[in-house]
Amino acid sequence: MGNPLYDRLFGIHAGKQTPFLHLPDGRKLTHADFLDTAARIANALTGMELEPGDRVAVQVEKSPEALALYAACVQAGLIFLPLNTGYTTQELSYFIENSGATMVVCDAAVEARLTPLAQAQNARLETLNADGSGSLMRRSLGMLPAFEPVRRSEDDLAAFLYTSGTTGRSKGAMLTQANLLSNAETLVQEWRFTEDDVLLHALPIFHTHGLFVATNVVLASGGSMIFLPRFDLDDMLRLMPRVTTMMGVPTFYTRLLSDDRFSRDLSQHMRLFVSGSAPLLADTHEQFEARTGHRILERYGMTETNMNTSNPYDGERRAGTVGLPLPDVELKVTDPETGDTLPEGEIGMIEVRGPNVFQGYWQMPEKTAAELREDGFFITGDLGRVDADGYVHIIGRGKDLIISGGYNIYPKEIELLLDEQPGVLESAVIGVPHPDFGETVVGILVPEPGETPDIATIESAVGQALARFKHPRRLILLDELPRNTMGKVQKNVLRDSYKDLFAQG
Ligand code: MCA
Ligand code: AMP
Repeated sequence: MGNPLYDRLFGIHAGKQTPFLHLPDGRKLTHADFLDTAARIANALTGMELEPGDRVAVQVEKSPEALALYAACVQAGLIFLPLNTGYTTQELSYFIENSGATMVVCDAAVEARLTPLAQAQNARLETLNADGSGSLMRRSLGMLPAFEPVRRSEDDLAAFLYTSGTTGRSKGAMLTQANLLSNAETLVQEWRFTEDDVLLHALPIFHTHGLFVATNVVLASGGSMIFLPRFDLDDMLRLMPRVTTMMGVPTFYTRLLSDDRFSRDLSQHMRLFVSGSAPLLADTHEQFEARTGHRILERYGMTETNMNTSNPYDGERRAGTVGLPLPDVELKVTDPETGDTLPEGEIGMIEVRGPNVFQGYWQMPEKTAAELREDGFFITGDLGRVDADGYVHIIGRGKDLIISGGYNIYPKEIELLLDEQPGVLESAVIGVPHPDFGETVVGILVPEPGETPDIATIESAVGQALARFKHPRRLILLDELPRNTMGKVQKNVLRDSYKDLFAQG
């Protein structure tokens, strides 16, 4: 039985002296170097009495060691739980408690703040810093660079990724080895990745896109990546001549296009540009082709499902669509009220089923039942249609969600906080178009009678509670919210009123 995820992503590279990670400072790590580090960490983790199935909550900066920690967890049968580096202590406290993590790994800079949270949970706390230092690595250095992978089956859980919801409470999506492996191997085939590929990796590694798409595809194909700590336009332009492929959110593409140095010459040798996590405007697609001659390949996925659809590598990459269902992924469009399948071409709820679909939300059977049907179809919350050639068009969202620069923001979470603020009667949070982030957050506040809420105080409370990317970029006072005859807030009316707030020019 072995450990399929470890064997097929990592184990296949044992002893290979070919590069895996190229770092911006010129350092290179071979596959063998990387696996040695991972094995040492796996020994350190099991030495601290972590057992297979335990959750390891990880909020650390992107580094080769952070990636090795992922490999170590897979090898040791631990459930890897990566967390956005922007999350505040308050946000982290929920994830640590809800997941029942037995280990928390964080940057030394936040150790003092997180220690009480870990203690409350009886979890151990270790540090791992951006430069690879910290207590976890100190322990690991004394360990052997070999570790016999813990036996696991494809049905065993490999990762939890938290995803917020329309009720404001985050849910831990449980992903098995098979979920991750099937998707990685499919994408290698579909996107023709080989060991000759070098990927420009500037995405964070705490989300599906940077970890389970970009990294797993490189691992499964035996290629390498230039591993940047974050997106930096100058670095991207400087390093593009050295790579064959790039994956990014639409903001990566609009930022590249905003710079005249990004030219046909600079990108001519590239094999593939992939976009996802948020809608790529047809306009961006067209501008990109006009500038570079390349058609961006857009695909569609979710935390709960990894990737569902992709435009074809060889066939037509159709702007404004997310392409065709991936092999083994079934996709249907249903009536949101009845769940009945709609005729071809009609707009409805997108549902997907396949080996990529998660197992449910950790300890939330009702929420799981509401979104994951007994027959295995997952109700995505995205509205779309399938055209006569089978291409999937995402038309809108049935869920109240804002996607800013590829990060998902659920208005409810922010509204609950705004509603509690002094002088605020109620609030509505909406997404409006933004030239850089695609969409950005705006909060509408209705004051209590006779009150004038203090915006600076509210901003400070938001800053304490929520990650920076969730902060409303504008708070607006309004006498009342527009409502329909049923009393429901008409967010579409608000979105329309404020659609030009961040318009360019
Ligand atoms: C940073 N800030 C943001 C965002 N990122 N605010 C809103 N939305 C964001 N996405 C804040 C910064 O803290 C900063 O705050 C200010 O905005 C401007 O920062 P800037 O330097 O412009 O930002 P950046 O560091 O360059 O980051 C922008 C980014 C980054 C490169 C677009 O957000 C990013 O890498 N996004 C990718 C997210 C991703 O991987 N999503 C995949 C999720 P201040 O003004 O206080 O300094 S997985 C997924 O969605 C599914 C499964 C899928 O299909 O892939
Ligand atoms: P997440 O919660 O990070 O898993 O985000 C998943 C959501 O991102 C999906 O349900 C879609 O709404 C959105 N999404 C991902 N890829 C695309 C895409 N290519 N076009 C439009 N929306 C996308």
